[in-house]
Amino acid sequence: MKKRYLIPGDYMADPSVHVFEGKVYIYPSHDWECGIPEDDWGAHFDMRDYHVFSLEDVMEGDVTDYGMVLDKTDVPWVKRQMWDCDCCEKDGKYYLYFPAKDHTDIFRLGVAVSDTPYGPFVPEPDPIRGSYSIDPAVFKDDDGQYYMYYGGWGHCNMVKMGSDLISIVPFEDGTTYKEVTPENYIEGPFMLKHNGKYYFMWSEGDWTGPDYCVAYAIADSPFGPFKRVGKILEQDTKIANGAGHHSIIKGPGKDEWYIVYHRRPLGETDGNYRITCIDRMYFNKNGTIKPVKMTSGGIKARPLR
Ligand code: FUB
Repeated sequence: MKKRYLIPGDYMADPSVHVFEGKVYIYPSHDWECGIPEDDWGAHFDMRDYHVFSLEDVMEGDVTDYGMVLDKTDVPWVKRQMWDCDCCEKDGKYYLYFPAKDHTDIFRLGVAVSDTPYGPFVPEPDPIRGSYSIDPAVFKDDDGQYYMYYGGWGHCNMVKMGSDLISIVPFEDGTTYKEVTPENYIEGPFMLKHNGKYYFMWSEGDWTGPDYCVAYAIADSPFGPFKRVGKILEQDTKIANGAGHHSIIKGPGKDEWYIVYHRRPLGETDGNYRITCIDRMYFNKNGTIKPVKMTSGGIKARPLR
């Protein structure tokens, strides 16, 4: 089976996709073979940096690789394992949120700031207060308020971001962290607003296994409750397995959506081996989401403008 990449290079996973300044930007995590059996998770592998890629159109190929934009040696509190990241923009500044293990081997969330979507990103000196987990996903609501969802190992929290997008502030009820975990949630949260409804999505299953997948809930508020509706992305035994940890962008058409995710080529036995792909995502007339049809040949190029 031919391998199909949206961005070049092996071991590019957990893609966070955004349209900034009229281009598609992708922020993946990056497995890196370090050759040292460092711990019980990543024998021989580490994630020690982030790369940024851009595409002129929603398509495969013609990718600009901006190279490494943040390395673990840039961040004093980071020891290793810089996992899934996300980026957002406010007032011309770009904020890269990332998890990493600190020097006590506990996952924390950090933030780094840049004047461009493609870095370099300058890290804040300390992790975000109270953040002990992985997989940050930032969502801007229509009123301009930013929230961050995050969490792995079956728990998902959300926090309200301060206007500096670095601090977190209490919700109206005085609490700072809200647990919003839906049924079957494992990791990889993502929020999308569509026709006034909040579509909360997440990955289920073991990311090293074949049946890793994406499910979703529909809610009337960003705080939930997030009642699971069903799966939208899962393995196709004719194309690839381990499909999950996604994000979504809108295309130029009225209701045109693209899902960017990682998957493992058929026959690949290395659980760390994940490649980033793109496919179309469609809403049904009743507002539910059609199961995504994975393609092996890629999608047709589509100019963003
Ligand atoms: O890539 C490292 C971890 O694998 C991510 O943070 C998880 O969500 C899983 O995809």
